[in-house]
Amino acid sequence: MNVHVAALAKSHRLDQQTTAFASDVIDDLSQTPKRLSPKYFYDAKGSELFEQITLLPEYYPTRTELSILRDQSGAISEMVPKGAALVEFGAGATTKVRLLLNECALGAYVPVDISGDFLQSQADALRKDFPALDVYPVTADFTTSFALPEAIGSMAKVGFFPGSTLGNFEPHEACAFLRSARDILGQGARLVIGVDLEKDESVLYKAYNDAAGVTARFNLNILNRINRELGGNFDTSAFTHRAIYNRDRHRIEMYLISGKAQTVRVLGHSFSFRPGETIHTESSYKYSLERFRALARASGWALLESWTDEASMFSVHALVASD
Ligand code: AVJ
Repeated sequence: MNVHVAALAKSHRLDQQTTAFASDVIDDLSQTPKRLSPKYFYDAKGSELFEQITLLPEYYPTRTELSILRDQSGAISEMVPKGAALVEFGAGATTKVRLLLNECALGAYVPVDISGDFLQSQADALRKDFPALDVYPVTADFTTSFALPEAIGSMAKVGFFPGSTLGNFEPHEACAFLRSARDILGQGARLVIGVDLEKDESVLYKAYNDAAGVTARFNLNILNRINRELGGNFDTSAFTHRAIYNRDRHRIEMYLISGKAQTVRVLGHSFSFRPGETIHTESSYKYSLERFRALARASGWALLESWTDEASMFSVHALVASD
């Protein structure tokens, strides 16, 4: 963080998380081309909009992954040692982990997420339904290193990273994340991970340009969040949503496009936009089974098994740390 943002954070009495948000927003809007990090989509409103996205007819990933977890829960549970601690990276709703809890004899569940309040309420609900399960929530940014609770020290570790969140990482970041997960979980650990697959471009296009416009609202909400939390003055009606599939880079790219020449202020900084100028807000990488396996191998993990749905829309993999 630069000295200027640190001083601003102090004078505006921003908490630590908001200061990190401020620093990233000011740095990212100062770049050419402008960008914002997709990890900031998920304030309360953004999380609610994402939940709506998962229910859209065009948005196949969530429902397909759930069907794989449901159909293969028996096979997946065979990859999870009895009494293991399951560490979920970026735990939001507990729908997916519940499918594993029903099948696996887990010793503990460790949801890790940056949003502490939501984490606690989800943990409480889970404790009610699984009274024998020890739940140890960790409030942390799972993309950085964090410490596991001491209570699970002696248990076997299984990481859980569903939702194709890996797709938000650039390939080198995905590799760094997988290596760091391996370091955090330790020797002999396993990882169950959900990865979205390459497919017909029109299917991908529609999943990120839904007819009801929910993805557009989700994308634009990041500007509202900047207005709310950082006192920005974005006019969201002067920006539009665009998502395209970049075939060469195997990724969906989401943008916010300025409809006119305009200047926006955020925490004393001015950002000028040309008509048609873009802010790149998200990349969502799509993998082939081969490319994902090569990535896993290069990041310190060996493949135990892969599962897909009948139409090969989505994949779930069980990996083991290789030494
Ligand atoms: C949560 C990152 C998996 O890339 O499909 C959904 C986010 N963005 N619609 C995805 C998202 C637009 C989602 N991930």
